[in-house]
Amino acid sequence: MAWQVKTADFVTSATGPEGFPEGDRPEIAFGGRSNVGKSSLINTLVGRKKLVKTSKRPGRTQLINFFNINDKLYAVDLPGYGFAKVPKEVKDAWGPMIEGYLSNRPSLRALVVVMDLRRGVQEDDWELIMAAPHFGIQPVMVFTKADKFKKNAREQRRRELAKDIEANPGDLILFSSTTGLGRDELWKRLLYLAGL
Ligand SMILES: Nc1nc2c(ncn2[C@@H]2O[C@H](COP(=O)(O)OP(=O)(O)OP(=O)(O)O)[C@@H](O)[C@H]2O)c(=O)[nH]1
Ligand SMILES: [Mg+2]
Repeated sequence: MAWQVKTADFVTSATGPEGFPEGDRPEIAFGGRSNVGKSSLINTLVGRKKLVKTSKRPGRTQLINFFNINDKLYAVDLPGYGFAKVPKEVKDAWGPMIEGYLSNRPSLRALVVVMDLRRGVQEDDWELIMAAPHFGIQPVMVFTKADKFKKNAREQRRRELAKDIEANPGDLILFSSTTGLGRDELWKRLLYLAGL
């Protein structure tokens, strides 16, 4: 079941711990490559078209953005990685910024790694998935833009990707911000991890 989202509001943007809001509620972060659809996914989850700014141009989100949902949960939109055309200083800042976040957030319950179902798990995605447990954080693998596939092809792709990374097909969540596919399944997983 999806959560009944009554309120969803932008709280603050930050680049480091001094700018983070008090960690007084469970928190879920969303990471992934630039342009993969992280911001769209958050909008779809909360059912607000424009809560988070989305863009056709990669590298739109360059700060750590906090959103308050129902006063019970923080959703955090992380800046994307892996986009070649981002200026070097932005690229170099990414690692320390993400590490500063992951290692300073005891209230963080899950890291959703958002990937494109067509592209699958890229090397930098895998690094993030593997890093999460070192920070005591559960990674959740979500493959978005699943609307680009027909149902059979989609399920075939799920099995293929699961095999590649030696995971159970059921551990991979297929998602679409266009059709809402996977929304309820992802909510269920996130609320469980958040203890809500
Ligand atoms: N077809 C389809 N397009 C999508 C989906 N999700 C996002 N998009 C499109 O992909 C582009 C990027 O979406 P964003 O949500 O801004 O991506 P992002 O990962 O937040 O990007 P950065 O902030 O630049 O890292 C936009 O043009 C979206 O409309 C989806 O599920 N299906
Ligand atoms: Mg974004």
